Amino acid sequence: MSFGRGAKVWAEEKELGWIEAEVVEVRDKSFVVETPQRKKVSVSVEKLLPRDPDAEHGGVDDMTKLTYLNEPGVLYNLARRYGLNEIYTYTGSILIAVNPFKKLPHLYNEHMMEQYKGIQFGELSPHVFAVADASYRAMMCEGRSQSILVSGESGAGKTETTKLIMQYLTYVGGRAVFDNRSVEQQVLESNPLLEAFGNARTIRNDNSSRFGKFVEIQFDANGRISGAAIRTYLLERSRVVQISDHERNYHCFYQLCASGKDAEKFKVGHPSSFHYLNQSKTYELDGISNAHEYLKTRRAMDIVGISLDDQEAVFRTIAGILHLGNIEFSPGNEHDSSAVKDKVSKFHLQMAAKLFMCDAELLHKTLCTRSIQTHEGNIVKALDCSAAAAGRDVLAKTLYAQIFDWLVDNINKSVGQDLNSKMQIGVLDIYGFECFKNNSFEQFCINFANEKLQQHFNEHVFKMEQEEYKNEEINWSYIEFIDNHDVVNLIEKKPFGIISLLDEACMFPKSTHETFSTKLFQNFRNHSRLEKPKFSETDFTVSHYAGKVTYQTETFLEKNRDYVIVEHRSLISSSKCRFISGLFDSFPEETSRSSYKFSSVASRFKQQLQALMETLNSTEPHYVRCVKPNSLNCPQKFENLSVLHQLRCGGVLEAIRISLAGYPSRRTYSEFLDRFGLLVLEHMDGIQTAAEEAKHVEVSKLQKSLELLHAELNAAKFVIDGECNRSSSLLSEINMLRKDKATLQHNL
Ligand code: AOV
Ligand code: MG
Repeated sequence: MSFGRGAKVWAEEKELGWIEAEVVEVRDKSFVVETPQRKKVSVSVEKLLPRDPDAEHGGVDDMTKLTYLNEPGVLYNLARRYGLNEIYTYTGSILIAVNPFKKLPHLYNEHMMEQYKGIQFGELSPHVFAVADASYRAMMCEGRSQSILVSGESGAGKTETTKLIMQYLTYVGGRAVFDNRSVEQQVLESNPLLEAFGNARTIRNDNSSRFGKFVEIQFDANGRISGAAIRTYLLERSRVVQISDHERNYHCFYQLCASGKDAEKFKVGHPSSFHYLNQSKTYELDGISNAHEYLKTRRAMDIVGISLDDQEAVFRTIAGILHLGNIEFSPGNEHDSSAVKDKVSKFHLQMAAKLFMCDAELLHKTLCTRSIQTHEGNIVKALDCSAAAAGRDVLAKTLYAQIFDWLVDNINKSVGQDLNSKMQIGVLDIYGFECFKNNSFEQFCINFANEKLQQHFNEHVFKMEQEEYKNEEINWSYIEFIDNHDVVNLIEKKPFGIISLLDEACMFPKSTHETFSTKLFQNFRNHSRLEKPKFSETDFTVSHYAGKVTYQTETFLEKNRDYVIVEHRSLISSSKCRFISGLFDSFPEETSRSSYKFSSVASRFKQQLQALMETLNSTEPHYVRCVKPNSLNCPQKFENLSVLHQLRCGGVLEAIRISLAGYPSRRTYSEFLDRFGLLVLEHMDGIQTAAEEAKHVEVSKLQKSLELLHAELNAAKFVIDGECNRSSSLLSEINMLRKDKATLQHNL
């Protein structure tokens, strides 16, 4: 593109991404542009893009309305709107939501929900309620299940958006009678409950989801909510026993510590007195009272139908886990053995046993020894201090993960599924893409899930659109887009994807993370998405759709193995508390310690994601892309570069390009004629005859299929009649037999 003097342009710039400017001088191979601050810079043509001089101050509510639909246009449109608290913007049918990082109550009240009810998409300002409403109406009109996929990086606002969608769906599909235990109320209250046990503070987000969640809300033929099912994905287990600076463990621990009477009952003091909580000195969250949150969690438990006894058992076990974590070990009398360290540790051991309602001596034995099967029978082997501490942590993690699953099962049982429902709306909220200083197995799984979701987005938005044009035989030059199937393959393809290689390593007792990494680099020497970082032999870097992430493999093998240690199972099943003794029932048993068989966490996660993709593929998807405006999590700060990065890798810019390059609005021929026929009245006769003819063809086609249906109906009727005859003759036979029986009995 060429620009003359006075042309309004965007100029690429390092710190802001793009800046507003005007061409003041045209040179041979470059231009001199002037910024509004009267600064003059020389730039080459590739770094300039046209700018709409009349861009409205408030921006446009749909990106496809921009005169110049380019990267800076989109970026500044979002920024402008964000400045006015207009956090939602459409790009065609995709909703972009920029996290406001402040409460906007006027946006989400009942009046707002009422306004969006049944409204044509695009008629009112962009809103998450409009997306929820569009999916509800599509479901009612087409009788087809829908899904709403919320994505974005960590802290972008996925969970909040999901809750708003659920709030809207329960509003339109609710029974309008206030009942604390109604299905819709239970569905809504599952959120604070799962957040208490599955969310935690990370350096990216004070309330970061550490599990993935797909909530399916089921509706009856009248569009009323008739049931729901919550599926969850891979809770981050390591957090229970290990946390980094400035992060926190799961919220429920701090809530319990602040719970007053319950805390006293379970001898739980300040979080700083527990090893599982004091590894990071962050105990409080801005603007949140742990005590108040505890009450909210208990209330949510009430509403979803968890009995008081079970609630008590859940928190007793949580307290037990905290005491368990405080048990320290010192070298025992024998070589390489361990003993509970001191009086304090002994107290915590007693407390943990008491809270788990099991024998303290058995807990002690479970922590410090293992029994090994040999040809001569079982022998008891002592564990050294570090093995004992590691075993203690495994017990804590497994218990916690089982409590979480128990809660999900209970919510599902209590809400109840409507197995007859043919119409559902699924809302997906998973953990966002993560890249920390240290990234381990958890980040690997989280980012893999995000890749799968991105692939689904690509396939739908891009490939489906192109298919549509191909089917309609519209001339279409293919638009290039960022395709991520190669990363997905790198991770999940059998038999040589990263997950397969990891599973293989886990199956051989001699493998270490070093042998795993070596194998990885041997297999993917020249893969464009996998690199070996310079300063490590065992780390690996994956170029994800959202950026590069370097993973530390040290704990990969151990975290990928999924089993319950036999001794832990015996200990827990010996508990006198029904809740605790049942916790490990569903868990895979540790196979014999020398066996190579094992259950793989990553493979199971992969299967779950596959099943999720299949569900999603059978529904009509709607997308919400959440954007995080700044890394400080504060309101009214819009960091261009970070937003640009999110828009680029989230495929938003490509989605805009494709919708503009194609045909964003679709009408049937007759609708088109009705609307635009006026413009060519002189041709209308001919056109109308053609349209009439087309209509005739359609009508006769319809008639034919109606006739076919009639024939099928008659055939079915015939069969049913036959069956009716048979069953009535059977009935009379039965009656005869009954009579015979009665006579016989009488005679006897
Ligand atoms: P996430 O789900 O995308 O991150 P959240 O939904 O937890 O992010 O949002 C992070 C924080 O942003 C929330 O705790 C709110 O303070 C604020 N926020 C988000 N959306 C809104 C909104 N619409 N109105 C007001 N505040 C909002 V993660 O779970 O970390 O990927 O794993
Ligand atoms: Mg979240």
